[in-house]
Amino acid sequence: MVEGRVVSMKWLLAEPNEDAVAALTEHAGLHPLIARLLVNRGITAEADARFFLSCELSTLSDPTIFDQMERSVARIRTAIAGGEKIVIYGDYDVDGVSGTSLLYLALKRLGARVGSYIPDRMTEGYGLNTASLQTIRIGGAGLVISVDCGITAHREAAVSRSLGLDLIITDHHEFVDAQGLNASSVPYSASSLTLPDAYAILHPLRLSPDVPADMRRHVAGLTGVGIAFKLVQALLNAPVDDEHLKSYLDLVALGTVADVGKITGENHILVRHGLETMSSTTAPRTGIAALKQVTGLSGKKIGVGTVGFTIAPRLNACGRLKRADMAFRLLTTDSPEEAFEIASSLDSMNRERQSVEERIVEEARRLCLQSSPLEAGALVLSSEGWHPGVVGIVASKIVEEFFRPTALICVKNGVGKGSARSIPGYDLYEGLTACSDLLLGFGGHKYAAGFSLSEENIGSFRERLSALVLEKMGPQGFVRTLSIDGSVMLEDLTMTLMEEIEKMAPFGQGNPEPRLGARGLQVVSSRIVGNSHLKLRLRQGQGKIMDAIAFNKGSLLGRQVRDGAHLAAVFTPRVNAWNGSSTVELDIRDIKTER
Ligand SMILES: [Mn+2]
Repeated sequence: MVEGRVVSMKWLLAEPNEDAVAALTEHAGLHPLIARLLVNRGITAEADARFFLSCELSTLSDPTIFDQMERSVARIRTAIAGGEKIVIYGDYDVDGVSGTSLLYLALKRLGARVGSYIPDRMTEGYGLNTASLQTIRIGGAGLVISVDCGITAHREAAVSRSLGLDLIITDHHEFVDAQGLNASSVPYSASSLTLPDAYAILHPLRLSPDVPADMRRHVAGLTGVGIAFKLVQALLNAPVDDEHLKSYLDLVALGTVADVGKITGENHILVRHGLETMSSTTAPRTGIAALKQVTGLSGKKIGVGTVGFTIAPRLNACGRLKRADMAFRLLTTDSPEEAFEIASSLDSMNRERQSVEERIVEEARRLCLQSSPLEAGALVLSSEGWHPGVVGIVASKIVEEFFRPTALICVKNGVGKGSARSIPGYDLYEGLTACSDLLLGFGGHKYAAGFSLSEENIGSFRERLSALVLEKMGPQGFVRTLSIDGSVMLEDLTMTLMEEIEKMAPFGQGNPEPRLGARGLQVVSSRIVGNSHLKLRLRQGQGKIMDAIAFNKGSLLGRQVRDGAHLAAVFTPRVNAWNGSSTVELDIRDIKTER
C-alpha cells in the first residue's frame, strides 16, 4: 500500500523483568533467548512455560470446568434420545461457520436430528433474531444451540422461552447486561450479572468457581469454534486423543485463526494440531481439500498466514457478498464433486470481493488525499456507492497507509453505516462513546468498531472524532513503532536455537514471531530481487556472513544500503531450506544507518 515510500519506525526494545528471564532460564532449562521471548509474551511461570512449549492435546482442560456444561450436555442427550429436532444457530463469519459446522457434524454423528441456521449478513445482520427463532420453532425444533453469538441476546432468549424453545447459548463475545452496559470486566457471579435468560450459557469467562487461575487463563481466549469444540469434547466424553474428537481440530484452527483469536493458552494447542490436520494429505476434510486444490495449496503446509490470507477470505467471501450457507455446505459435505463446485465459486466470489475492495480502496485513498490526511486526527470517509461487506477491510488498509484511526461510512437513504479501525494508542470504542450523541448506535472494541448515524451528522462526527484523536495522541503521537524482543549477535542464531524457537510455533496474534535486533552489521553485498525486494549478505565484526532479505525495501539500495555500509537491523530469523541444506536467513523488517 505504501507504494515504495519506506516509513521510518521507532524501535522499542522490550524490557522484560530480567529476574523472571533468569529464573525461567535456570529452572526450566531454557536458552536465555527463549526465556526472554516467553517472558515478553507474558509467560513467566515454569509450569506455564512447559505447558506452552509442550503444546500437547493431553494438557487440554476437562470441558466440565465450564459452568453449565453438564446441564447443556444432559439437555442435548435428552434431545438425541427423544428424536427431538435441534438447530445450530451460527454466524456468517469464519469462526461462526466453522463452529456451526463442527457442532452440526458431531451431533449428526451422535444420531441427532439436527439442522443449521446462519443468518444473512445483509438482511438479518449478526446474532439471534426473533423472526428466525419463530421460523425455527414452526419448523418443529425444540432446542436451539447458538454458536459465536447470543451472549447479548436478552430479548431473543425471552422470546425463545415464550415459544417453548430451549436455548443453549455458546459464545465468546463480551457480556452486555440488560441495560446495554458492558459488563465483562466485572468478575462473574450469578447475582451481580444479568445474562440472557437461556436454558444454559457456555462462555470462556464462566467457569466453575474452583477452577485455578492458570486454567482460567488458558481457556479465556477460546473463540466461538473453540467453545463448540469444548461442548463436543464433553458430549463425546472421550479422551482428547480420541480420533473422532481430533477430526474436528482443523475446523477449530480455521475459526480461531480467522477470528484473530490469541494463539496462546489452549488456542495454541488447538491451532497447532488443527493446522497439522489441515496440512496432512491423508485425511483432510473434503471441503478443505477442495479449497486447497482451487487455491494451489494441495500438498503444502498450511500455516496461520495461509489460513488468514488465503483460506479464510474465501470462506468469508460468500458471507460478505451473498449468503454464508455456501461456506457451511463446503465444510460439512462428504461429496468431492459438491465441494469442488462450491470451492470454485467461493474462489471466484473472492476475486469479485477483491475487485470491489480494490475499487473502494482507490476511492477512499482519493478522498483522503483531497484533504490533508496527515494533519487530521482521524479519517472519516463516506460514500453512497460502497458495499458494507468490505468497508472494514478497506478501513484497515487506509489505517496501514496513513496511520490514522479511520472510519468508512456507507450512506443509504439518509443513514450511514460505518466501520472503523484504529491505531495502537487510540481506543476507538472510547472515541465513539464520546461521540454517542451524534450516533444512532455503535459497538465494538479498542481497534475495531461499527456504528450508524444519520447522514447530516457525518460532518460533525468527522470534526469531533478528529479533534478527540488529536487531543489524545498529541502532535508527536503518530509514530509507528516496531517492538523488538531482544538484541542478539548473529553468531547466536544457530540451527539449534531455531529448533527451540520452532517449539513456540504457530505464531500469530498474542504470540508474534520473534523480532530481534543486531548492531554493527556491515553490508557485504546487496542486490534487488523480484519486484523491489533487497537481498543482502551481512557480516557482524569478523563473524560469518549471513543472508538477509528485506521485502519491499528495494528503494533503499544505493542510499542507506550500499556495499560496505554499516547498519543496525530488526529482523525475524528464519530457516531457509535449499538443496538439502538448511541455513538461517534474516527477514529484515527495518534498517537504520550506523555511524
Ligand atoms: Mn467469533
